[in-house]
Amino acid sequence: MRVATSLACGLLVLVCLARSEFATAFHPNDALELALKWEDFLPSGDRHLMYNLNSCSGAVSPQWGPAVEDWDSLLGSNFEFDGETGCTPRDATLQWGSYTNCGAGAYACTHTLSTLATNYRKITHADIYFTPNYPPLTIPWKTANSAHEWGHVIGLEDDTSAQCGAQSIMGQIELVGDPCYTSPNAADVSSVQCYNVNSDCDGDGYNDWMESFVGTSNRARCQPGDTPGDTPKPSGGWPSDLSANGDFSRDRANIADLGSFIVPVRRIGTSPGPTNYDARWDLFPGSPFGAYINLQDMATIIAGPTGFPPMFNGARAFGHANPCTAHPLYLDLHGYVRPP
Ligand SMILES: [Ca+2]
Ligand SMILES: [Ca+2]
Ligand SMILES: [Ca+2]
Ligand SMILES: [Zn+2]
Repeated sequence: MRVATSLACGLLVLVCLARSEFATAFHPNDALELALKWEDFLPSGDRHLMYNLNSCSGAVSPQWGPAVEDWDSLLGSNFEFDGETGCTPRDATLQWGSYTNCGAGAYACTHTLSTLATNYRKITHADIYFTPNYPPLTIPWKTANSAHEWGHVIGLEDDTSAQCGAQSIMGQIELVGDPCYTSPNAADVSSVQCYNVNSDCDGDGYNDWMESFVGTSNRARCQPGDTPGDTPKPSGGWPSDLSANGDFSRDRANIADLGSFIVPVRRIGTSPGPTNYDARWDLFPGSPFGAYINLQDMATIIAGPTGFPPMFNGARAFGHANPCTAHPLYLDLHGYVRPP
């Protein structure tokens, strides 16, 4: 069983953005950046996560436990976090650490251990490390930082903007003034609820694994940040929207998206290797036979669950009179935008 470590960086403005990754050979079941989820919170799970406030690493900070319990009370009965002080590792451990754990200058960081499941990575353990940078923070910022790290434990990624601009507990510390948030806001809470329970949280018809494979966000659906005049690029949110610039096809699935399999670069008939293959067009990941990108990938836009996505209430997306709209609020906050 493969075990991977991922590192979600602490509240450190624009410095600690790297995640530790694991090397992989190309294989459809081995995509990077799969959603990280606790089995406990899937429909079959017991909805409980145990954490320990590790008193063996030093005196426990009074902000750690309350920050976790804020999440607990806001998330409702489907998410229960139960804590204890002591040295016995539980599902998640909050503890003192060093810059070796988190990178130079970080306030804190979260490491998650995970194994590969069908369309996500199953978190088996999480460690939050608070570094020597943490104690000098003001009490509100300590609370915010602790809540931020717990957000990583339950699957949220950093928003790399400063906290107030990010409008999320997953934003970054600003060294002047008080935090805008010391606990999760409504959008943070809906993110966690949707993300942990649903495999197509954004409703674009593609499950987490498919989105991970093609490189789109599993928490965004309409084209984020596209403006007229952008160079042609596929949507970073909706896999079917391969031609996402220009009024004719942005936020729509239509003939331009199908045409993008042929021009300006011929993707059809290609497989990984020194070709025009790009996983972004491999909408039905891989292929049981022949080239990875084939007619099945084009059909994925038109037919099957991906052709009739929840965001159109199950109607056919291809040629739909309306564009993709009503971007759910929570999805704007924590999804990443595919680089242009
Ligand atoms: Ca998506
Ligand atoms: Ca399109
Ligand atoms: Ca394919
Ligand atoms: Zn972070």
